[in-house]
Amino acid sequence: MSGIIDLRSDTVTRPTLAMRQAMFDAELGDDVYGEDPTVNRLEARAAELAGKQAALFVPTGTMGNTIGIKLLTTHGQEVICESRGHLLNYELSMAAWFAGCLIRPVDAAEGILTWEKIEPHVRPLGPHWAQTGCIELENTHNMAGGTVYPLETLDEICHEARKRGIGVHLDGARVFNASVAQGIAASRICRDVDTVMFCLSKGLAAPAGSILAGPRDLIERGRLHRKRLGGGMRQAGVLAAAGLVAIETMIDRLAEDHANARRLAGFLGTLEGVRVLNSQPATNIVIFDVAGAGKTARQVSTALKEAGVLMNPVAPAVMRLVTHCDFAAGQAGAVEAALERAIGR
Ligand code: TLP
Repeated sequence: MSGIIDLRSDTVTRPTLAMRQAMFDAELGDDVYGEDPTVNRLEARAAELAGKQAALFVPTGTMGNTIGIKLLTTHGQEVICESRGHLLNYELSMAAWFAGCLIRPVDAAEGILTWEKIEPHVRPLGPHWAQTGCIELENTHNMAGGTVYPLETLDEICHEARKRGIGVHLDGARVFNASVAQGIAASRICRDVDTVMFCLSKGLAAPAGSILAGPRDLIERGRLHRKRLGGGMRQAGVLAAAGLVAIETMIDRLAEDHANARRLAGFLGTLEGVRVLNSQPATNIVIFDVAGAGKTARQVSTALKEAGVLMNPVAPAVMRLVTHCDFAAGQAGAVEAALERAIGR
């Protein structure tokens, strides 16, 4: 859509020229037989980046999370998850549908759980209680505004969970945004979690695909679950080729998206009646409330659209904007002007 500035999500990013070329050139085979050399290369490289023994290429982040939860739980258990988590709110109850687990939501400021917050919700098996099967963490946390887990918080949760035999799955859809923001390797961030899912198709701009990484035996079982879920993709090397370019060329530049998000958050903070939930965004997501301007999020979204700028409402008065590689710093002025007109009284 030329002329339109699309800040609805980083999922809207299109593959780069280098990705399209790599897709064209990709060496292919049948991945259900394990014979697609490009998928195999992507899985090996992704495992290395996550610091895990093995990795599985899955079509979507939702499938990666679904399989991750399935691997760490048994039917009838509970999964601890932050209340605004993607797993709980945006994945069609897959944890219930596929893994047979109930999500136990825990509120946390900025979406960042701590062991102190988690511990009271950990349940042993009892006459009335379903046992806690695993803890799911989201880093960065989408709906809290791309917030990042402090390393020590993450490490402590994993340490305490392990002592109790409870698995930890990381929804790292945007873990490379966390890595760039903190200047810490993704493999270090993921060191103590059992399984991690990360997306190639968000800020890294691949057309589709995510990775589930973890111990070899779990990932081999995960491969069977992927087939069950309809994710046996045959000559998936056309997609994996783009994924390889994504992880080799698109990570470091995420810092630009973070700078653009900071600029737009700063501008929003100057508009009367707007409350920015994360006024100093750590990564590429800004969440803001327009109630004080006497507007609904739907009204603001519609007015912005008329000005050629797309942003999604995420609650009746709350909106989200997400910066990404198809948005250039040079377009920020146009977005600010559109915001001023759409929100101004
Ligand atoms: N997030 C999408 C929407 O579903 C909300 C977006 O626009 O941000 N984990 C996290 C933290 C995510 O943000 C998403 C997608 C997923 C998992 C699921 O990935 P996909 O869409 O590939 O299934």
